[in-house]
Amino acid sequence: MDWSSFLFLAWLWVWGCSAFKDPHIVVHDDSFVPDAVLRITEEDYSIGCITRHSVVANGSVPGPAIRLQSGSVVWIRVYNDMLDKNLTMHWHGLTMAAAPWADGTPRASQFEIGPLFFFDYEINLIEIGPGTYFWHSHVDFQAMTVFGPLIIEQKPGIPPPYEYDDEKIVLFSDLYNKTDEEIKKGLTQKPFKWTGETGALLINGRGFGNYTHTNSDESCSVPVFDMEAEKTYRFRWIGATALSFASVAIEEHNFTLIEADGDWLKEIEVPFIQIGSGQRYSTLIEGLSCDQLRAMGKSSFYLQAETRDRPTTFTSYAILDYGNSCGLNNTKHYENFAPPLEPPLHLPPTVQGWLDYDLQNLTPAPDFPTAEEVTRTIYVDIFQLTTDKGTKDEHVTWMQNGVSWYEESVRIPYLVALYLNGSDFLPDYDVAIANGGVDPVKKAWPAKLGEVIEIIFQNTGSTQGGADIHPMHIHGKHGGYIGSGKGEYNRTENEEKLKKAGHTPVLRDSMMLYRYSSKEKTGVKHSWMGLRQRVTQAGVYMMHCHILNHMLMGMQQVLVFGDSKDILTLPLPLVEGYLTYGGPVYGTKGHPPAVLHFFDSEDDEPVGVEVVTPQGEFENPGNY
Ligand SMILES: *[C@@H]1O[C@H](CO)[C@@H](O)[C@H](O)[C@H]1NC(C)=O
Ligand SMILES: *[C@@H]1O[C@H](CO)[C@@H](O)[C@H](O)[C@H]1NC(C)=O
Ligand SMILES: *[C@@H]1O[C@H](CO)[C@@H](O)[C@H](O)[C@H]1NC(C)=O
Ligand SMILES: *[C@@H]1O[C@H](CO)[C@@H](O)[C@H](O)[C@H]1NC(C)=O
Ligand SMILES: *[C@@H]1O[C@H](CO)[C@@H](O)[C@H](O)[C@H]1NC(C)=O
Ligand SMILES: *[C@@H]1O[C@H](CO)[C@@H](O)[C@H](O)[C@H]1NC(C)=O
Ligand SMILES: *[C@@H]1O[C@H](CO)[C@@H](O)[C@H](O)[C@H]1NC(C)=O
Ligand SMILES: *[C@@H]1O[C@H](CO)[C@@H](O)[C@H](O)[C@H]1NC(C)=O
Ligand SMILES: [Cu+2]
Repeated sequence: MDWSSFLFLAWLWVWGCSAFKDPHIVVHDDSFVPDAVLRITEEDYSIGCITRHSVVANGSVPGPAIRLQSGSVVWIRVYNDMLDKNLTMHWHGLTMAAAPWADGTPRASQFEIGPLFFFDYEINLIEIGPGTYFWHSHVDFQAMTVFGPLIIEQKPGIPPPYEYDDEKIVLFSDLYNKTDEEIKKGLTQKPFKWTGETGALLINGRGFGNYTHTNSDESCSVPVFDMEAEKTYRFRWIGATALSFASVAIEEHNFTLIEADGDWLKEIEVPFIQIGSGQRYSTLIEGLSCDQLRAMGKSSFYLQAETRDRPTTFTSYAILDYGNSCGLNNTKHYENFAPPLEPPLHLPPTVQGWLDYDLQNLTPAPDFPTAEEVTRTIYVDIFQLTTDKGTKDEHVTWMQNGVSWYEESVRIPYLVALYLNGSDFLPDYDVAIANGGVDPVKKAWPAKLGEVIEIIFQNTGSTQGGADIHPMHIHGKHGGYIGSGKGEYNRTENEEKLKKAGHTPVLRDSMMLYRYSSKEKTGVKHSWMGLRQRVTQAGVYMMHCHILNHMLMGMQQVLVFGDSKDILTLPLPLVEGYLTYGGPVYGTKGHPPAVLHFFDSEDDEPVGVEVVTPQGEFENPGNY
């Protein structure tokens, strides 16, 4: 049987028994209405009290919050309104089950959206429960400024397991006054030039930067969250930082953790949280009572956030303000709210392995693999290699088992290449097995469907004798998080710890690889972090450090799950539009895209949902 008839039969088999219409191509002409739209431009944008030339979404940082409903299939149209830059959009934390073209990873799942093109992302939320996510560009350093909250709402009529009166979003991001181009050039050129430390830890795009202030608009201010006494709030915390790992607490308010990375947790009381790039949490926060406010004689409280594990510590603030909700006659003027002269809170130093063995999902993952079920352990040695130190040729890269990956590592996205040339482009499984899991020629990490893999990230001392932290993010299915620790992973010891915890560990998509000191002997195994996963979801996914600087230094991995018959489930004519840069699926002015609909349901009911974008949320991030 030849290749295409095989594909066609496989496709018939897959789709014959589904509840969806067969995938088909639809021309998205003027009658097509996406559920949400994002427009990406380049602007001189005022942020952190300076003006920076930035790539921004819908003219703001953060971009608008997109709220979608669990159980639906939606389309998000992303316009690249830039003249000379590429773009993709990633839906951070969504598992993207069988939505092969929609993960938004450049040169992995798709060609970039070229200048003045737009791309329609089909997002399948049928199996995705309510939770906190975010969207961000995946190209170059754009994610420092191109991001926004992505909130998956519960289906109507299903009450959430935790009750709350209102919610707030607290989104952290970083700021450099260098342009994206300078940053990327510095990190990839010879000689290497480090970006430097973050110039601000912004909260909902607001705050005072560490650069000479030239602007004093609304973004150059302490964000204020309006509170009412005795109300319960859900705070959704989003780590959209480029670099920073933050410790956060609020004066006189404790946190009840109820969600991590999109899944409900069994509630757990904590006085502070730690949040790394890519991670999300929800906490319940009880509004104080009028009696308490009266007794304290104050009605506003600082939220304090501090960076960790960097040479300098940046501290930033927001304010929880009860106004005069108890007739306290606190006459407030937002513009008068200033950062405190002295930090009001003493946040602890990094707690390595914070809550690693305490967090548990409200509904334990039914198929969390046990140690006995693991069929392959992939040790990913993370090593920072410096060559020609101190010379004009100095070069610094992050390697995973000796392999670095950059957007420029391949010319054609893996998924496209697979469709174009079939198995020629699959990473060689046997070569990979013999080489610690990675095919060094294809620069990809294959796994077969049915394998139960355990991935252990092993932090090792760098050429320079250093150790760093890495918030690792896995695309696709969430990982079963088995914890982290000092030194080398010892399964026997860790199984004891897991057993002692007495519950099923959590699922996560973003996990911290900690460090226990900033120095480590070259090559010595310093710390580890691990996850397990049953490989069930064929496709091309990425796994990478979410520190953007590290990504640009090669700290990215391409995972290829399944073989060609698992991955290439569609006949060529249906996917042809995706196989060229600027091909027919990429729309331009006057040229509507011809797009593959993967998930239209049998009935022609509109499956899209309302996208709620509260007006004026950037005028007052307290209501955001
Ligand atoms: C982004 O801006 C466009 C118009 O420029 C608007 O149609 C769209 O609704 C905005 N997106 C969101 C999610 O608010
Ligand atoms: C945009 O992406 C295309 C296709 O991958 C590539 O050929 C081109 O060089 C990229 N352009 C820029 C400015 O990066
Ligand atoms: C960035 O800020 C630093 C410190 O304020 C300053 O020395 C430098 O000139 C600034 N760079 C740019 C590009 O504005
Ligand atoms: C927060 O929790 C700590 C420890 O459980 C407790 O001592 C403290 O009183 C609590 N603070 C508030 C404001 O509830
Ligand atoms: C702020 O910038 C100054 C120099 O411009 C630097 O000395 C200081 O360490 C920076 N602060 C932080 C917290 O990065
Ligand atoms: C608050 O102000 C109102 C109006 O100015 C006044 O009637 C009331 O007595 C004040 N309450 C307190 C507690 O001071
Ligand atoms: C596919 O393979 C053929 C023959 O090996 C080669 O000429 C062609 O360049 C390949 N196509 C791509 C896109 O790499
Ligand atoms: C792992 O830990 C167990 C129990 O502490 C110990 O007996 C064993 O020697 C350790 N294995 C390695 C390779 O260090
Ligand atoms: Cu990293």
